[in-house]
Parts: sequence; C-alpha cells; structure tokens
Amino acid sequence: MARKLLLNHVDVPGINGFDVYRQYGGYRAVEKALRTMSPDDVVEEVKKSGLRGRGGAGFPTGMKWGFLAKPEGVPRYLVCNGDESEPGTFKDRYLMTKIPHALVEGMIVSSYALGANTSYIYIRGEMMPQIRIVERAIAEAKAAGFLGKNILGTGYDLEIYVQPGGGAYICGEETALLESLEGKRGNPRIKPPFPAVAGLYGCPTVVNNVESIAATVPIINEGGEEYAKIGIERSTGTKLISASGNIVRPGVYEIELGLPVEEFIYSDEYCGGIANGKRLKAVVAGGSSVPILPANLALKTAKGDARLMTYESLADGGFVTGTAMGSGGFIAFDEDQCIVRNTLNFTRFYHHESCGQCSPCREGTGWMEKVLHKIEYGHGDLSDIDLLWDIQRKIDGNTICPLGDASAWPVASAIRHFRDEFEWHIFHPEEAQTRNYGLAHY
Ligand code: L3W
Ligand code: SF4
Repeated sequence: MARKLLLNHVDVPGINGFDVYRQYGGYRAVEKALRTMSPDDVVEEVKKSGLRGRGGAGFPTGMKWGFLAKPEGVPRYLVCNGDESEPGTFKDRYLMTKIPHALVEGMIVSSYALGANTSYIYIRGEMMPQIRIVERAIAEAKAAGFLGKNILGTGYDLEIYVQPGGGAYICGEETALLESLEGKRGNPRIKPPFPAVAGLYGCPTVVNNVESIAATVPIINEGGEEYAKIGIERSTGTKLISASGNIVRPGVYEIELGLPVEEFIYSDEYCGGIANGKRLKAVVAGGSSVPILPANLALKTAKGDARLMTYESLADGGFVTGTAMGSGGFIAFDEDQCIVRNTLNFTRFYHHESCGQCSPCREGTGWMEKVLHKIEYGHGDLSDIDLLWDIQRKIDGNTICPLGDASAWPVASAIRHFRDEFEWHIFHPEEAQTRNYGLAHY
C-alpha cells in the first residue's frame, strides 16, 4: 500500500469539519511552525523537501518562495490557485471538497513563511460547493483562533479571503489570475516581472496551486528531509492524480512519485486496467496541455526503461517520445478512441479559451480547429496535415502565456505518433463521415 500524506484520512466521516480534522492531528503544523520555527526555517524545510509546484509547471516551491522580494513597508501576498479547469484534472476540487482544512492549514503555514498577512484562495467560479466548503473551513479555523489577530498568541496576524474565479480557463494562468483578482479581465501579463517581484496590486506575491499549499502541512509535520525520502530523484513526495478516460476505476489517487505508469494503469489499487477488456492505445499524462503518447511509449521510455510517474520520466524526449506530468490529469485512451476526434476536442477547447491577446494563439487555435474539423469529417486532403503541422509550429514558443504552447503540443504529438489515423480520414472520406467516433470521457 502506497504511503499517503494528503488523503490518509480522506474517508473519515466528518473530516471536512474542524473538530474531526483536529482530532486526526490537524493544525499541528501551524502550532509547530508559528511556535517553534521562524518564517525562514519554514522556507528552508520546504526547500529541503524538494516539493515542486503541483499546478502544472513543476517549479521548485522553495525556490519560488526564495525569489519573493521583501521591500520595506510593502505588503506581500500569498495567492492560492484553485482555478482548476484543465480538461481531465479534478484533484484540487476533490481535495477542497474532502479535506478543506488541509488547504486552510497549508495556507496559514505558507503565509507565515512568506510574511503575508492577507492571503487569497481563488477558486474556479463554477465550483460553488467548494467555495462554500472552503469558506466554512476558514470561518471554523478563525473561530478556533488559527486565523485573525495574534494567532495562538504568537503575534502573527492573518486573514484569508476566498475569491470566486472569473469563469475562464485562462484565469488559472497565474498573472491572469492576479488581473482577475484585481477586478480586471483575466488577461495574462508579460513575464518578467514575475509575481514574486510584482504580483497582486504590484506587490511581491507567491502564487501556488491548492495541492502544493496542502503539501506544506506534512512537510512541516514530518520535516523536509523525511518528505524528500519519498519519491525518486527530483520528483519527491506524493502527487494527486486525476485518472479518467477508458479505465476501470476513474478517480483521484495519491501516488508516491516514481510509480511505474504500467502499475498505475493496471493495478487494482489505482486505475484497475482498461475498461471492457480493451487494449490501451494512448495516454495523456498531464491534462490536455501535454503531448499524447502511444501506449508503447507511455509504458516504456525510448530507451526501453519502465516509464515512471515523475516529472523527468514522463517528459523524457519532449513531444517526440515523452509527455508531461503537468497537473496530474491522467487520461487513458482505449483502442476504439479516434485520436483525430480527441485532438479536435482539445483544440476546440483552446480556441474557445484563448484570451485573444496574441495573434499566433488567437488565430492559430481557430485555424487548427477548422483544419482538424475538416479532416475529422472526411473533407481533408494530405496537404492539410502539413498545414496543421505548420500552424502548431508557429504557435509553439511564440505567445505570452503557456496556453499557446499547450494548444500546439497535442496537435504536434498526434501528427507525430498517429499520422496514419489522419491519413485514414483523408483516404476514407465516406467512412470518416459516417463512423461512430470514439471520444473519451474525461
Ligand atoms: C520568479 C523567476 N519566479 C519561474 C515561477 C513562475 C510560476 C512558476 C512556474 O504554467 C503550466 C503550463 C500549463 N523568478 C521565475 C519564477 N517562476 N521563473 O515559477 O512558471 P511557468 O511559467 O513555468 O508555469 P506557469 O505559468 O504556472 C503552468 C501546465 O502547467 N498545465 C497546467 C494546467 C492547468 C492547471 C489546472 O487546471 N489546475 O494547472 C498542464 O500541463 O500548460 O505550462 O509561478 O512565476 N525567474
Ligand atoms: Fe492569451 Fe493565448 Fe496569448 Fe495566452 S497565448 S496570452 S491565452 S492569446
């Protein structure tokens, strides 16, 4: 049985309330940090833990905290990114629903480490139940003296506010989120300056994912070195994975990083294998924003080693022979899935969600959608595949924020690994028009 640090008490009745959470050791990390550690000690433990951002980029959390500018007399902010909207990703929603106090406790520990006295949790606007659950957890923590003025008599003051999201996927990009939090349209800003220098209201700000913030609780309780013993190499600790697609047991799983992909898919502890006795065709390991990998490369690296659930192993070789861990949205496709259809579905999403600031993304996502639609419905010709390839290349790396890149990678990898399926649609137009197409649920 894998070790669990975040979901260990998830099935305990009443764990979403303060009293039961406290009975199971809740808020020990706050007591330990505020009473026995300096803010720099907390930062140091997080650095030692090797924790990497759980929202998609995998950037070392302790290093990001170390970048926070500290000009005299200027407030600093911690902003939690709970705008979970990545297709195939639902682990933050699960965490906030089941154990909201883990997030609130992590917010207190992290805010203390950063010297923030006002912090925000920005939750996707559609997640109204989670917004209410987290607000209730904040109120309970405050009533128990863990928030507000002079917390636990230590002289540290903190208020946490919940802000419902603006209703767009792009508001999950950290600088768009800050714009939205300031009451503006959620358009990404050009970086640098990074939020650590000029973030919310122009002040130094750290933006961390829900799961990253919750992970600081076991790190403080157990110590950074203990946390770093879990996992493998630069992928330390545990990770929540949202598993969906054609698997027997979809759901949210906490894995120890380093677990072989094959074990994750076929073990009864996790996905339980491919549904209806079908064969695995392809995997997207990090939501829709990463390359699509064919089954052989999803299970083994190009060198023939077991592919592991780590930031390095999944990304090995970029879109040629790798995918990415991303935020942990793991989608499995069975042999009946149409890769062209699924790629069109992803691309339609990016076209719809593009904020429109940069031409390659604004125009390119729509153009890719049109070409994919043409191919998918049996009206394409071979030059359309080259056109598609050309468009994605011109988007990748040429936009303000990662949404542009994210729209390009599934298209590039689909053509790279499944060109025969694109050609099939072109050479069998009548069948392409009438076939009952496979589209995975995620
Ligand atoms: C100060 C420097 N700070 C980097 C900070 C930066 C940010 C973090 C990572 O995109 C990805 C995206 C999605 N001084 C710094 C610095 N930082 N250098 O480090 O930065 P970055 O730009 O690599 O990542 P990002 O903009 O946060 C996130 C991918 O994740 N993704 C996720 C999608 C959706 C969800 C969701 O629904 N929950 O996460 C999936 O793969 O495509 O590439 O904080 O400021 N010198
Ligand atoms: Fe907006 Fe797309 Fe440019 Fe990002 S890449 S800023 S979503 S137009």
